[in-house]
Amino acid sequence: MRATARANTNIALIKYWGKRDERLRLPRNGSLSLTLEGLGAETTVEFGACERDRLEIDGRERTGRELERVSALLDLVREQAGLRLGARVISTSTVPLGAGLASSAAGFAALAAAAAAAAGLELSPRELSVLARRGSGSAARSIFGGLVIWHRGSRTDGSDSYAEQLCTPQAWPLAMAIAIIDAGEKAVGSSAGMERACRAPAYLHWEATAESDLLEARRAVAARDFGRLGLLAEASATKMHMTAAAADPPLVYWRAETARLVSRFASWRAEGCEAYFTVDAGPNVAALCRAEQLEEVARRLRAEPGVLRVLCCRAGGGVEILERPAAAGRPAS
Ligand code: 2P0
Repeated sequence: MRATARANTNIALIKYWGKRDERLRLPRNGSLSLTLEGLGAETTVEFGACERDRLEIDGRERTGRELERVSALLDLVREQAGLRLGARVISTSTVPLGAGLASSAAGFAALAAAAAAAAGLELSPRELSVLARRGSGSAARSIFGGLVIWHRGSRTDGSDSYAEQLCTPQAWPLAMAIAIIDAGEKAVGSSAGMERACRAPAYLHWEATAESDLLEARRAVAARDFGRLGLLAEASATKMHMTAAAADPPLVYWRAETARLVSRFASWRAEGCEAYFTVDAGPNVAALCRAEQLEEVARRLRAEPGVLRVLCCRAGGGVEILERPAAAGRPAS
């Protein structure tokens, strides 16, 4: 009962920021992201390989909170499949070392797909997205490639809070250059950060505008209006960081270099280099651009002070099953 899956990470253009249900990982607003080629995780799950669940990530055995979170997702799969077996989970990151981009989105998307396949569950991509969401919210989006929307949903059981693809990488060849300013672990992770930010008065503004920003971004994608999508992404990231900075105690993810970089984009655009920034719960800056301008954007980012390295990624595909149990009767794809 063994299967292997690979998933790419994604970066949100309209951010997921705040949960309305912690246990089910239900978001307070929908979000929209770009899946990135080559930055992700490859995960093998084998049920019955050990009595209790075991987890290895990048060659190191993991216990404690990391293992608990993985076991909780495996429990959902075991429940659906009527299994009682422990599992051996081996995961490797396809993110370059020292990039500071450890991604729970790719990790939990690959885990959900590998675990479901290993258990013989036949899940639709939508069901897989709901399952991955239980591991990490943003993982719901990494099931799909290209531009992806994750619906907020309104049901209390979370069955309508899933992601779906809006646009394939081929239909709109977008890309991202990610400027690494700090490759270390952040002091306050995004789960804790969004929880703290939700209690800030500034969060009211976020809540009042996030769904309408998403709707507008969706329209911009349908119209292939790159400039509109880019400006909405910049606004979403800025508003998200405002709520964090207004929290008690304040949570400032930006560094001086972050602010400096972000301030460069408008003048680059005026010079014909059309890139738009976004910043996740950390100091690094991602530049959204058209694929044909990726090298130019990366060159400009590399020339800025404080940029340690730049990762270049085109829009990537969704989760792939690399190996499934022979009993499933299908060839590996
Ligand atoms: C996003 N982030 O939309 C937002 C923007 C970070 C900033 O999704 O608590 O690791 O596991 O559901 O998915 C990162 O949060 O959070 C994230 P949990 P997750 O990409």
